[in-house]
Amino acid sequence: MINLKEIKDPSFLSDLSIKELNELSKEIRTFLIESVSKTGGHLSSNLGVVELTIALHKVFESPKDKIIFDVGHQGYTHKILTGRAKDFDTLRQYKGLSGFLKKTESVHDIYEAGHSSTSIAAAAGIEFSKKYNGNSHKVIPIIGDGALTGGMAFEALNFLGGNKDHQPIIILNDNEMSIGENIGYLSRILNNIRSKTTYRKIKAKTYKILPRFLTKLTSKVERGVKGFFINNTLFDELGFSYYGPINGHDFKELIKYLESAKKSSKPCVIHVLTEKGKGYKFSEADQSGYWHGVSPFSVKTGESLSTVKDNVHSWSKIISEYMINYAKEKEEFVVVIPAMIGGSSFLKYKELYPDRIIDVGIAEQMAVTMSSGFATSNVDVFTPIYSTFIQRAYDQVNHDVARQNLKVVFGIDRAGIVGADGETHQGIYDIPLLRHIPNIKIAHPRNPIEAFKILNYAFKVNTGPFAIRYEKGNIFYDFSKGIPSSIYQLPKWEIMKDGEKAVFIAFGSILEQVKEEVTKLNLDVCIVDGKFIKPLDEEVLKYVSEKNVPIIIYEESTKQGGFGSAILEYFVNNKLNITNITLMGIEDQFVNQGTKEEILKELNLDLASIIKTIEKLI
Ligand SMILES: Cc1ncc(C[n+]2csc(CCOP(=O)(O)OP(=O)(O)O)c2C)c(N)n1
Repeated sequence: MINLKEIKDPSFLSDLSIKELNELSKEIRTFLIESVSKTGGHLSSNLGVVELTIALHKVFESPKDKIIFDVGHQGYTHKILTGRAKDFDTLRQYKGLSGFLKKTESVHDIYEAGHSSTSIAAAAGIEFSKKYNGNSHKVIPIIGDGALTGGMAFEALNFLGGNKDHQPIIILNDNEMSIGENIGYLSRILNNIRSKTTYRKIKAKTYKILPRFLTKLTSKVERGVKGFFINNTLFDELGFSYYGPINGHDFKELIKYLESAKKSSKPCVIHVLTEKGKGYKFSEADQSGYWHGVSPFSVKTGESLSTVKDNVHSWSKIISEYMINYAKEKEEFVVVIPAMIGGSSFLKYKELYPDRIIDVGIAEQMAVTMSSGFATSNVDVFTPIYSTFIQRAYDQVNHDVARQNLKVVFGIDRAGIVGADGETHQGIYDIPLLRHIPNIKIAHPRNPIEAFKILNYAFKVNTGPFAIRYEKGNIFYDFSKGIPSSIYQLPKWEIMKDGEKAVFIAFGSILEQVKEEVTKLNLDVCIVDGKFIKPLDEEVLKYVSEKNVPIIIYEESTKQGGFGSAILEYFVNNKLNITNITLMGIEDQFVNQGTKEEILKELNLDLASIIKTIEKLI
């Protein structure tokens, strides 16, 4: 038995036999299940690539050879083999081991990600840099069948195919799933290739029963059969040597094909079949994607250890319930969603309206432009995209939707601090990204009723592009009360509590907490719900500026070009009399992982910091 916590680097793998490699895989799986059950994390993607990652580190010499994991959420075995098993109890925790690859953690993490479909393009750059740095290393991007649905992956394949001087070895990790079900014609092509593997199984059996001279003959026939069945895949046509599909849990097969690819003089694709969630009965049976990313759970029962109180729901659920209601009301309504049906809580909607939800895969740009097509055809459309992923579709929102003033309602999910996923996933850039785009309105409700009123306005009154932001995290709402369908929230702010010593302007769920604390402490502060980030409420701004008292503007988002900037621009442009303004928001930095509470505290954006700031100013 190998003590995983004593592994320093992957060099020990070269001495291990197939039997020992299999034992190591078993040990790693047990470790991953135990460990992720305590910290939470991307379980099933990691259980699927244990053998593949070991084989890669056995055949290639990291970090000289460049192993690049697409997204990076499946890098746990890589972390173990590169000396980080001892840190797994801090996985995804504040100041702990990242859930993705991180250059500061290891020299073996040569490229970082978090967003999908970047690995082949990055590999192209690393491959082409050899011309300048004289390196002779191999470049090996590992991309999942889900990540392959992202446009950038195709752009990179298109660029690299047939290139004689450059030989990246692309590993297609095909587990037939994205987070949940994979979609599109590409996944059908892969299915088709998979179904043709039957000849391999026949081959294996034939080899066992035939005498040697006949085996040789069969092998000749088999080459013909292979040519007939497996060649001319999409990848051959794109100019790659295609190997596979091979069994991603069989070391002999993995090592054999990786060694051949190492010698190839053409760029190649090795198509590896893996089982997502392998080795844990609950994750093996998962179809919906529940085990893709999990919170702490009981290993024995598979049950989550988080307890949710009655009538407490995720914000995503609040919004998706509204959409179920709206779909009931309006026939000409669809949801267009890029690969996050589970994450954005649209599984129930999909069950009720399977024909009125379109998953386009990991293709945010496509989702936005397709939505513009629906809007052009007078079909109402809701397009939920995580704040961090809308970064991918800036031009589509600007050029395809807003410029044509089309009625697309964007759901900016996970807006604000997201916690354990860290730097790559924080929802803190969408405000500056969207707010300068003409025609668009941006809102952020502080509670579910406000959200429903805002959505009624967005769908039933407003005629142009609209973005509603909502947070990661839970909120109380009793659905037995129904969802109001006719009260609108016009683009106006609300003075939640008036006061004369200072003004506090913010949006989102923090407002209720601030109001409660300020009332408790008897502070004479005016609290404004700036629920519309765009357009600003000029009337309220004039009113509060006339108070001639300090104004605090708070946003759980980057300060640069944000809500506070917008208000400052307004004050300056209108020469309003303001004595003293304090902007509370995120400085010019990326924000690391941790719980939301830990991060807000570190950034001086938690409730205590707000109250301290107010008290200092009044
Ligand atoms: C641009 C972008 N959109 C969405 C996501 C969310 N996401 C993370 S992993 C994943 C599925 C990846 O599927 P696949 O590549 O097949 O890897 P697997 O987890 O199945 O091994 C998705 C949609 C993301 N990381 N980046």
